[in-house]
This record gives sequence, C-alpha cells and structure tokens, in this order.
Amino acid sequence: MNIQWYPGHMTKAMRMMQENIKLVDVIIEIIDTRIPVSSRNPDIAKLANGKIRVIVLNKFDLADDVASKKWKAYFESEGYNVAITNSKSGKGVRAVNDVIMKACHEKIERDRKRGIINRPVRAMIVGIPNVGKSTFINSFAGKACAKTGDKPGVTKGKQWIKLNKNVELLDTPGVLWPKFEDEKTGINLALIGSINDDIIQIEELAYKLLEILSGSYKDRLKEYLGSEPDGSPYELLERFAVKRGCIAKGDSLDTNRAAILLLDDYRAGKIGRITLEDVEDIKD
Ligand SMILES: Nc1nc2c(ncn2[C@@H]2O[C@H](COP(=O)(O)OP(=O)(O)OP(=O)(O)O)[C@@H](O)[C@H]2O)c(=O)[nH]1
Ligand SMILES: [Mg+2]
Repeated sequence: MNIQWYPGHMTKAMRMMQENIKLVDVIIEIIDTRIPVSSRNPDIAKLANGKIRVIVLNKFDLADDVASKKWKAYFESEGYNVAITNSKSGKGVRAVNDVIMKACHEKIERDRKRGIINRPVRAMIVGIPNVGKSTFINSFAGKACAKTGDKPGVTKGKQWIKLNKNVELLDTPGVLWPKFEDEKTGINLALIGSINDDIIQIEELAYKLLEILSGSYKDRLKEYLGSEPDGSPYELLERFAVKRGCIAKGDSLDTNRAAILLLDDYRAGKIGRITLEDVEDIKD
C-alpha cells in the first residue's frame, strides 16, 4: 500500500509560510506523540533554518506514557526546546509559554540591549494536517480563535492570533511533503488521520493496524476485541465485523464499515494509548 497525498493547497500553504518566515522569531512545530518521526515534515527543517525551534509533542493522551517520556528526552538531546501537551484538555499547554520564553531568552536580551523592550515574540505554528495546531492555539489563548476539526485540512489560510502581551502566534494549514521516504511513513500518517481518508484503501489500512497491534500491543487488542487475537488480520477484521454487526446486503460481512469503526476507535484512543514509533529504532 503506497500512500501519498500532496494536494495543491499544500504547495500554496508552504509558499505562504515561506513568505511569512521573516516576520517570526520562533517556529513551533506541533507533532503527534504517537508518531514523532513520521509526523515531522522534512520541508519544515528547511523553512525553519536559522530560527529558534520549539517542538510540541501533542496528543500525549493518546500515546504510550513510557514511550512519550523517551521521545521528549530524545528531542531535548537533539537540542530542541520541548513541551508535551494534550491540547484538547489543556494539560501541559500553559507550560509552553515558559518553553517559548526560555527558547527566546537570548533574543529578548539582545533586543533589550538595543533598546527594544516589550516587543512580543512572534511564533509560527507549523505541522502536518490534523495534529492539533488550531486546538493548541485555542487552548493556549484560552479562547476559540482558530477553527478546528477531526479531519485533515481544516485550516485554510494564515491567521495571526495575539495571545498576550508577550506572544503572537501565526496559525498555518497542515502541510505534508511531496514524497514520503517509505511505505511506513504513509501508513503511520494515515493511521492517525493526517491523510484524507478518501484516497485510502480503508480495509488495507485496518489490516495494517491489526498487524501492528497483534505484534506490540497484543494484550490491548485482546481486551478491545474481547477475544484472543489469534489469526490473520483478515480473520480478525471479519470477527470484528461480526461483533459490531457490520452486515451488508445479502447477509455478507461489511468489512469496509468494520474497518472505518476500527480506525475511528484507534484515532479516538479507544483501543488504548498506543505509540507506533519506537525511539530505539532511530538510535544508531
Ligand atoms: N485526544 C486529543 N485530541 C486532540 C488534541 N489536540 C487536538 N485534538 C483533536 O484533533 C483534531 C484536529 O485538531 P485541529 O486543531 O483541527 O488540527 P490542525 O492541526 O489544526 O489541523 P489542520 O488545520 O487540518 O491542519 C480535532 O478533532 C481535535 O479535537 C489532543 O491533544 N488530544
Ligand atoms: Mg488547523
């Protein structure tokens, strides 16, 4: 299954970000804690060249706590200023202000020496679709100023948001990159809902998820399915279809509907807190 999604509006969004990069002091990259590698757009690194960088590991409520701690330590060891948040509940969001201020400390000092006082820090919020950029901004601002939604491509244009006297934020649309380096990246992005489901073979994706869960999260899968997860992903999806009453015309099993239910449950954290990428895999 080779997934690739790079519609024209992403090219446009990238251009808008390049045009506005001069106006900002810091780049805040929101990533999904369940896939900290796949959810980083390599084009952002080029865009952010020379800027102060902050990484926000968002949706930690959906990820494995042990793995999340390791990922936070990993990014810190790479020299990033890191925060970990649940933007939906607001947990960890307030601490991001301190992370930004710490990251910009030298710059603020330099400004002060040049007589520039009380100039707010300007930050561009960037990230792939659906990672929670707009939700993060709303939570940070303490009010709903940016539009959010449970599908990729909700934010269309740019939007400046004045947070407080210290910080101004620029919300941007989620962007992917033109070619993923491997099949797994596309699958991970599709699993967390950053790829438009219309271009995905939904049953194939459900098989991939069942395969992953059968390996690393067998107990979680057993609990979710209510039975021993023995058998191929095809058999597991059929059994799940029976369990959830997914029946098509002529009494055949509606595995497509079952796949949608399964993926919805994974994305909503109903199968458990599951991280799809291991920090050990990237260490040499
Ligand atoms: N569980 C959980 N859900 C979150 C979190 N942050 C955001 N969400 C949900 O994720 C979905 C996407 O959020 P948005 O803020 O619209 O994401 P975005 O990155 O702005 O998306 P685009 O504008 O489409 O690129 C929404 O359904 C949010 O409620 C979080 O920390 N935890
Ligand atoms: Mg948005």
